[in-house]
Amino acid sequence: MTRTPTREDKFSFGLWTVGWPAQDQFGSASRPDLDPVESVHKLAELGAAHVTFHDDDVVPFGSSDAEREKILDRFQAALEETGITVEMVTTNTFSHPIFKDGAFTSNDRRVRRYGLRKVLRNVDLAAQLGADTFVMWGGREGAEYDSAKDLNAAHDRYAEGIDTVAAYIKDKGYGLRIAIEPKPNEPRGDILLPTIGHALALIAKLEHGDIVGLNPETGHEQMAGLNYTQGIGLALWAGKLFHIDLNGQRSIKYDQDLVFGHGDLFSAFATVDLIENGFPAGGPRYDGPRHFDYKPSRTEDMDGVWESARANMATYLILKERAQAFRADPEVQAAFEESGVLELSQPTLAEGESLADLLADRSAFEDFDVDAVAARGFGFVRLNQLALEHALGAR
Ligand code: GLT
Ligand code: MN
Ligand code: MN
Repeated sequence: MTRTPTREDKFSFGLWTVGWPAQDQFGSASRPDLDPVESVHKLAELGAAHVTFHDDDVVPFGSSDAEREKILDRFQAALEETGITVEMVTTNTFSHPIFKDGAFTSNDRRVRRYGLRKVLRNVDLAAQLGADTFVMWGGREGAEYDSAKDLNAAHDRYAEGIDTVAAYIKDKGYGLRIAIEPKPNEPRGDILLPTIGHALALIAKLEHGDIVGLNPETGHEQMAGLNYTQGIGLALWAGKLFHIDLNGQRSIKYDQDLVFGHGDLFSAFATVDLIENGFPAGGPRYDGPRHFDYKPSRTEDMDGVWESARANMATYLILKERAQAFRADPEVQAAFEESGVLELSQPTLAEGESLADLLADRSAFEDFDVDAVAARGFGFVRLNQLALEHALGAR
């Protein structure tokens, strides 16, 4: 059965995804360049609600002001015609050789100042187009060699760069929030802010951290052997899940950017379950766009590109159905109960109980039957099998 997406599903695509002509380290492009205006029309036809882009995806690097204006007018006309909106904008601070050692953290101060100007100019464009989120993926912020960076200064400069942009957003009264996108490596040997946790640590030190959060990508966490769902769970808990990049990755290797669900499918089920159904006992929810950041494989022609765009949305909708059935199943709810999943939301100290009360509670320690309680089974395997059977549509 084919699931047909609608605008209410809030599906969103980067123009650099379907527009990737598939050049890689080992070979030249296998597909023609795609006109962003055509992508907007095609994505609208397929049922997407939004697009996102880097400045250079729409306005080629080095365009004159007059050319820029003409291109943007034509692009905006396509948005109006289709009803597609721009929900997120990001800056290319990685393609041009000027950024070979990064933008905000380049050892060359002139490059840092230039990078900041490029980003600030793009913030104006993002605001003009009505975007909510401004993503910062620092793919070139990092090093191949430990001796190449003063790490204290690098984190200072990274924080300075982000704070400067955040202060500008506030100063201008723009309705934008910054979302940092972590990635462990590639293109740099090691990238600064490699994981969700690293990024949260930096955000906590910012002056304007209130408008800075995260844009975690499925494959980027999985490249580091980490659990994506657990990562976005932490970001949600911290009130910092501003945006998501969904895609597929098969284990720890180069960034595959596969179609969502074409990597670790069972993990994708857990991701959709969290996004669509929230935490089992309630809590903060993600309500933003379901944004796909994938690359149509180099083997595909243009039909294959659109087929892969469709596949992201269809897979998401199938998993959404499955996840809803999972939560609605009384057997699953009973299994949640039995395995203590719902008990975890109970505070460990009772309401009004002091630390002294806990220390005086002999039943919690002195008289506690450790062996009896340790003998308890949690039934997680059964719960997981229920999840698997729902994910496979076998229930
Ligand atoms: C780049 C990267 C992505 C980021 C994009 C935002 S660009 O393709 O691989 O993960 O989301 O800058
Ligand atoms: Mn990626
Ligand atoms: Mn991404």
